[in-house]
Amino acid sequence: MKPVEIKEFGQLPDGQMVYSYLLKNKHGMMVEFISYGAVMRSCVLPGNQGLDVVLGFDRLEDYLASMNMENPPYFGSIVGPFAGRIQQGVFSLNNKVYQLSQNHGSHHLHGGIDSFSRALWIAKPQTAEQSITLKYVSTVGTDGYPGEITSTLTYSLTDDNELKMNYKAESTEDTIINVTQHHYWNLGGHDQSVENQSIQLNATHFLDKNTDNIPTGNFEQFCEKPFNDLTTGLRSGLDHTFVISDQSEIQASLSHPTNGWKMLVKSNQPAAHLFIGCGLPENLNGKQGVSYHATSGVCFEMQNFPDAPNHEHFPSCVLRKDEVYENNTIFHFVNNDHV
Ligand code: G6D
Repeated sequence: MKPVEIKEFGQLPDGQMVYSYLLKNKHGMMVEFISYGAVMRSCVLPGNQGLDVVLGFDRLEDYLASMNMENPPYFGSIVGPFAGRIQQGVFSLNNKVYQLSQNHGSHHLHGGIDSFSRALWIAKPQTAEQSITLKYVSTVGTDGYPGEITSTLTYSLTDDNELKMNYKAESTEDTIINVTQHHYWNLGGHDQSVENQSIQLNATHFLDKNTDNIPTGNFEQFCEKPFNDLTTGLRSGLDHTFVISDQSEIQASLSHPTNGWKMLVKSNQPAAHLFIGCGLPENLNGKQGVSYHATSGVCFEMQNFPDAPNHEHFPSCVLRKDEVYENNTIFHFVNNDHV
């Protein structure tokens, strides 16, 4: 196995260096990460087209600027401690009421101001296989979360064109957790539109939500059986949490109509939050000078339910101090022309 390629990517305002890590497999698939936000910056599929299927930026400055926007895109980052919204940033745990940072109107979104997406993760490259392990420790009380939360994230690339994400967290106190990845995918390339790509979900219901995007607690049925193509009607302004019907099969897929590429998503998480960039800042200048737009990419944020602490009938998001939380998600790329 070739060792992981490591390069300096840029310096943070406080002088700390951000590094990039490039994984390659035997088919020429290449995936690059940077230690700021544990961001996946590029994912190039095998074949001579050099198809880069995720949105991102070429410079650290652009990632920093994007995270300071009113509605950050969180391009490629790890989102936490709690992905999604928490109403008014308030939740109760062990008969105590906690107030998290209110970084999205009056609500808490994607881990708040000092989100995992803004953190400098420390990497430990492994050469046993094409993988990197990144660590980050968020101190007690960051954004109002109880407990010192230690995150360990391993991305590995297999010779079957699978990108595996294993995320683990432990906390020194009972806390809440719901971590996911925020990759924007486009199987035609990051410079195209996903409008003609089909989405299938192992789901029949999604979470009803109010005008603030906060779950009401009700489930809304959108099709009779799982794996129906997501209709265009539901896709415009897609920002919905789909309730996974069955953990045994794949949970979601994205397929390109002509180039043969299909991405299969398998995860141990109870939901898939899908987001097609409604509300993203207009004309974000991305990699290679590409100007991104509302349908440049689609996110498959495999996670628990948003606002879970405030809905008893949602799956628990509590991480007890003697437990380990895990999010295991695999993105498997298949194409009959590239086996
Ligand atoms: C918006 O509501 C959406 C989120 O789901 C998304 O993650 C974010 O933009 C980037 O807040």
